[in-house]
Amino acid sequence: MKIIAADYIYTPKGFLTGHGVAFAETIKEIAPVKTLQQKYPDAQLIETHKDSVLYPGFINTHVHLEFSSNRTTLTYGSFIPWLNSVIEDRNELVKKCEPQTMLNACNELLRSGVTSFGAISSFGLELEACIKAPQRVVFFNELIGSNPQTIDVIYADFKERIKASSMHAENRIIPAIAIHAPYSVHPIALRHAITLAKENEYVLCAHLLESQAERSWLDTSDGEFQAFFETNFNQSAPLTTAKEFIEAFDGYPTHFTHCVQATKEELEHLYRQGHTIAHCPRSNRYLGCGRLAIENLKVPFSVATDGLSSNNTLSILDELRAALMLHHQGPLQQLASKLIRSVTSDAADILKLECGQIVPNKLADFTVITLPDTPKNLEEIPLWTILHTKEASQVYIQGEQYV
Ligand code: MCF
Ligand code: FE
Repeated sequence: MKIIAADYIYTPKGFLTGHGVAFAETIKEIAPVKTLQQKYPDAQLIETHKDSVLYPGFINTHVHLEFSSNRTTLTYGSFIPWLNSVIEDRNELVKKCEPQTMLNACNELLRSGVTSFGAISSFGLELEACIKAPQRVVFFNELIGSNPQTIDVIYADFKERIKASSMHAENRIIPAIAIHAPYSVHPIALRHAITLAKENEYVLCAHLLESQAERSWLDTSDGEFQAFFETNFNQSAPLTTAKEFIEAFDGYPTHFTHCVQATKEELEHLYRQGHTIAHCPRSNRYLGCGRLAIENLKVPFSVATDGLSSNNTLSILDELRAALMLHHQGPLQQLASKLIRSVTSDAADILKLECGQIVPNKLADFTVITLPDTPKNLEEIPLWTILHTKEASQVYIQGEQYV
């Protein structure tokens, strides 16, 4: 048993002061430090710096590790030029992306306080790095392909990758399914994959209505995607509408990424079906996709980094700072609190993980953030956390210290 003491502890009931947390692999008890020491006299006491805040470990629900070698190769600024550059440079980038490159990416996530993440895997190449990384990984095997001639082979490979990711529970790998997007997955394969997710209770995610180009293509078979599909796939119309695609997920809560171009009605439908959104503010900005209006959003959301294919860092703290600046309207402190919740308890609910809250029986995943000075008001701690923190000062996963 260990006891960690911090000046401030983030709990569902607000910030506690003068308290500690007793834990092994899971959280046993939260109480004044003296009380815990009397109750658990053999426990090791872990102290933290003055003005430290104990948070549940942060959770990044959406990242692509296989593109971690990208720095200055892919075209940013507009979605279709970016997609063309992915098609052109993908093989080179993936070849350059060695297991160590992906492990370094996991380490960047860890130093920013991320103890669990959702990895969208196009090829299964990051499995080795995810096994070695200390974090809990929801391993989203991606299904992508719209050509009926090749879809059987693609689907068989997809199932093989799911199988491979199912054999590493001891390394905290949780198999899951990612549908790439409405424009890139054949409707029949889509139905098979959703059925497979339901049968095995896999967490399910899909990119959805990210760009204006996707909106025009799905609605009216035109816009920038028209030339893209004509040139690359000899295809003149989409295989599904946005409505058909979204309704295929009815009855099975799914984690949709982006949704920047979703209509009010579509967002209402997502809300009623219990779906959630991964909000990637920097990715949306860098790919010219616009801003998700989170101030009016009823659908629960997480803030996530996406991959280095559409970002400059994988630090969740950088992402939270970007979110704070991008969503410039509304009360600042309330937004900061909401953003912290979006990478802790809300993200844990989304990925169906037993962590994300400092309450008894949850997994002992913690991120310690040290503020530069004493906060004047407890309610402002989330804001000071986001504004002042470059790296976590300590990180624990299932009771073990990794930073
Ligand atoms: O989320 C971003 C932008 N939207 C779509 N896809 C990706 C993103 N980052 C990486 N991707 C991957 C995706 O998983 O790029 C490929 C897919 O394998 C794009 S389609 C050639
Ligand atoms: Fe993505």
